[in-house]
Amino acid sequence: MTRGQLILIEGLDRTGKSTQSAIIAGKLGKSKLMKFPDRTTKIGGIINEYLTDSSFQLSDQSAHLLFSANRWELNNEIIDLLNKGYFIVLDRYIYSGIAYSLAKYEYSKSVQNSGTKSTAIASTTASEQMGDVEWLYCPDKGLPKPDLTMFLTMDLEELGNRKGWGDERYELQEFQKIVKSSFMRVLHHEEDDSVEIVDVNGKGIEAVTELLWNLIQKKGVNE
Ligand code: T5A
Ligand code: NA
Repeated sequence: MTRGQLILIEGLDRTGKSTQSAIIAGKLGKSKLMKFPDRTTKIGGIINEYLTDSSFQLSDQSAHLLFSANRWELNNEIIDLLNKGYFIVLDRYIYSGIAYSLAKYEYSKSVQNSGTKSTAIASTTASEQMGDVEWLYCPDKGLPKPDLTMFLTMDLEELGNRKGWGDERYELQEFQKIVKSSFMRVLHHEEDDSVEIVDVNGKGIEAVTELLWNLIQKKGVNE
């Protein structure tokens, strides 16, 4: 049996990742949809508390390691399904882990410099590890690499109008701006052509699906 394939949908908060991941998984046939963070596991429960309760304290390093540990909780299942020939559609994965942590470092620095009182996004003092891309990559080393990554991006003004925006810890426009540039840095770190940037500005759900589906076909992923 041929090995299945990992298709990753990444992007900024509320750009439509979950909506598109579900549609794409449905179109692919023998497939499994997996979402990160997976809030249903033991570690996922702590992550959920962290994201939804701004008074819940964790050091930036701990939060980073928990997001990675959450991926390792599901690693065996991913490998097993790939060996069984499944397409796995991932709703966020490693790149989110690195990009958000890097963004927290940049955010802490800007807060430090401006003298503004910090919010719940990141610690007030930027810790050295959070700015060190190699350190950030380390805990995810060994997880299966996606065959195709599609990164959904859009203007931050439009993002703020999306339903539910602002409910969770990282949903602050000022912060998403930094997240966007961190993602670009992290994705450009990949030297192959497995990464595609998809601009979803002003596009409805169906139009975005069409863009993604064309990319999947272009890569020959679903053959
Ligand atoms: N995080 C995550 C880390 O810091 N480190 C990590 O390692 C990982 C994995 C939660 C947070 O965790 C951080 C990143 C996040 O800040 P999450 O649970 O994936 O991660 O949370 P969100 O990304 O915020 O997930 P959302 O569900 O909010 O956003 P989605 O999935 O991008 O958007 P979706 O599909 O739910 O759509 C949002 C709304 O927009 C509408 C939908 O109907 C919905 O109402 N919509 C559209 N509207 C107009 N046009 C379109 N084309 C639309 N597509 C969807
Ligand atoms: Na989502």
